[in-house]
Amino acid sequence: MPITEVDKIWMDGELVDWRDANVHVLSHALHYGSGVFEGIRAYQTSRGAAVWHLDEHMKRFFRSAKLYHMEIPYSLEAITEAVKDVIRSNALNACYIRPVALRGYGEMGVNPLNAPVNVFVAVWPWGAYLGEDALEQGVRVKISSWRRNSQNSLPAAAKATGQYINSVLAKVESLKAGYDEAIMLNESGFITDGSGENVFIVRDSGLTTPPIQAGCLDGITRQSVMAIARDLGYEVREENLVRTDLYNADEVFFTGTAAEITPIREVDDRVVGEGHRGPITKELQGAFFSATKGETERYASWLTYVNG
Ligand code: PPE
Repeated sequence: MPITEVDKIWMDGELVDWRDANVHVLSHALHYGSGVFEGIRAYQTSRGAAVWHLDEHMKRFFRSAKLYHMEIPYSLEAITEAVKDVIRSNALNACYIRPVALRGYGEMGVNPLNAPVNVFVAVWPWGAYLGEDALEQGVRVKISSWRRNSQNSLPAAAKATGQYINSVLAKVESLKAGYDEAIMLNESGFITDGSGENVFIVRDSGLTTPPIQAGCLDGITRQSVMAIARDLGYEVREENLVRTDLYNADEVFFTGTAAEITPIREVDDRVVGEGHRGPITKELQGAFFSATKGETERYASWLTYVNG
């Protein structure tokens, strides 16, 4: 997806021009995948831009860094302020936010411990992740022949840049086969997640999503959707799923910061339910998007307003 350029990027404590936000070709992270990152969204509300679950994303960012023994040279509060600053300085009402901490220039060889840690926060307008029609029409997915990184090789508990090369394999395989997205199984054959989204099924008016132990990312949208669904009176289970559970579900959908709530209308060429967005998916989208706009008192604490 082409990037929509804006004016400024926060880099190591300063707001720099978009075109000057560069790293050296011998940065450690470029060679060994030694970076950690977040994906966050800010939504337009009647009180200006508001960041969705900023604190949760910041905590996960620092947990990812800890796993890789990476000391982020700024406090969580400082990066939180940086996120707000960079949105304000680009005068954006709604955007995607990408904080990254990476092992920078200065050392070669796998050992990252002596390489400096550079931090940046970029923002840009990003529309529907899986295409403009996807939120209404749903997407077609393929169960990937590539297995998800296993917990003892590249742990899903961290959002590390290097582990996404696994998602790249799955994503490209699915695109080349004519699908929109991939879902990966773990080594035991249970469903984990998409290349950049968690998965839910709806069956008999109850929701099920794979447990974190299956090897999926502990998605913040996943947590939000579980809370919203329970508040709407649905039973929500975290249980292992096999691929046929997806074929036989009444509804299937993805959740993610970028993907938001995207219906899945086909899995491996089997039509799911009625072959379009199901009623519970639609209801959850409605509740989710009202909350992101700051219209739901109950979820007011999930938003951080950029201006004040
Ligand atoms: N699983 C994976 C593998 C994943 O990358 C994401 C986020 C999720 C689940 C959902 O997590 P959360 O965003 O906390 O609800 N993927 C991010 C990056 C996507 C990209 O292409 O870049 C995102 O959605 O921001």
